[in-house]
Amino acid sequence: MKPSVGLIGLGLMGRPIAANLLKKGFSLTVWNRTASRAQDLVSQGARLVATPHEAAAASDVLIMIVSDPPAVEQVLWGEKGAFSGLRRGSVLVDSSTVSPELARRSAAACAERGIEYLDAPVTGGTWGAEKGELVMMVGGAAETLKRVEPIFGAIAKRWFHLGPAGAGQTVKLAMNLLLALEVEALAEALALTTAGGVAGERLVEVMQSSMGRAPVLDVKAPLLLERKYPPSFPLRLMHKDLALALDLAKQLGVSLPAGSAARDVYAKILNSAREDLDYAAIGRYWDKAAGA
Ligand code: NA7
Repeated sequence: MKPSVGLIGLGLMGRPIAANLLKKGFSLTVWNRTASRAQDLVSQGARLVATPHEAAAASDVLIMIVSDPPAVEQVLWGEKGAFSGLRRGSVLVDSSTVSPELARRSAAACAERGIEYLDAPVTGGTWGAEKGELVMMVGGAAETLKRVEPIFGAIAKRWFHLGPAGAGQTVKLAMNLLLALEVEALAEALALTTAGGVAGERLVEVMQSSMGRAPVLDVKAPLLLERKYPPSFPLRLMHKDLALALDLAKQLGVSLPAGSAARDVYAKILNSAREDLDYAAIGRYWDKAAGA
């Protein structure tokens, strides 16, 4: 029999993940701080409950995908939080991107109550979530991962077991550091090209035939060229991940000079933005510098 699944967090990522779980025939209980976001899912068969506690109590496997560490703490340990509802023998999967330290703390709290825990942040953006083709970075026990693989198969094309609790978050933060720098570097290179009197499209054309080609740049280059930035992976979340990566680096005594400079540029654009933007909006830094 299929395990009953709970999902907490119906944001840009959570909603398509939930839709894929329903499509694959899982019985799904959902909770979201803003309940109205669950409407479409309820019409597709999800059961909406009033508290994180109820979502946990109804589930063999509870997945969380909320914004940041304070959101995870609130959902788990706040009033009517999920932690108190989790049953012995159930599995908690945290797919939010948070610090490895919070992942280890959550894992330890779960272990004390006979609950299994995995950190399993994802990459692939809304595009990957909609297609059920996310990539998951997993920390925790191999046997726990085995238990949830049928569920992961409904939402992801691949998952990597990277070590004990926290290892998934460590790799996720390193991944997003890399992606943030790649897109920032593309925006810098475009600024240099256009300032030199050559259309940005020509740089992208050459890049597509070179070693510099990268799938993330394929996706973000058109946004930068058109200066349109609908959020697929929001700037506010990329900025949060850079801050988490830099915190981790500080704890570990690793210097990240380029990451640190990129964080400042992302922060500048984030602070001046009035709407929710994709992180490719880093390109606005040079529009402003050019007085555009
Ligand atoms: P979104 O679209 O910003 O969605 C964030 C979700 O987190 C959404 O369901 C929020 O509820 C929820 N949230 C945020 N703060 C809280 C608090 N304090 N309590 C409860 N729920 C909260 O993000 P994405 O879906 O793109 O990304 C989710 C994670 O995956 C994130 O860690 C990324 O870095 C990767 P709301 O609907 O606003 O009431």
